Amino acid sequence: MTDTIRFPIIGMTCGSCVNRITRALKKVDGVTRVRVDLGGETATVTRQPGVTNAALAGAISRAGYEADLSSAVAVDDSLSRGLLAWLLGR
Ligand code: 9UX
Repeated sequence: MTDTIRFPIIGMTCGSCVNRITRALKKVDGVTRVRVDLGGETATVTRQPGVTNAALAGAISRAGYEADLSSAVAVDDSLSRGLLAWLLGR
């Protein structure tokens, strides 16, 4: 079972930042979905068990940005999961 969190990112000011952060997060083993919101200055990450907040923060730091994982909030991804199940005809 995956879980989804959303947290602030400091230092992204253009669309290329969004792409760099998205790629960095997707490279983390066990991350299954990434959405980076430039205007909202947040990242939303879906991950498998075992992907730590520290691993996410480290990936962002190495890409040259700062993530505030202490402000992470849980996002309910049961809606999209339900839609996927429906689309698959379950
Ligand atoms: Mo855009 Mo982001 O020129 O670090 S890539 S500001």
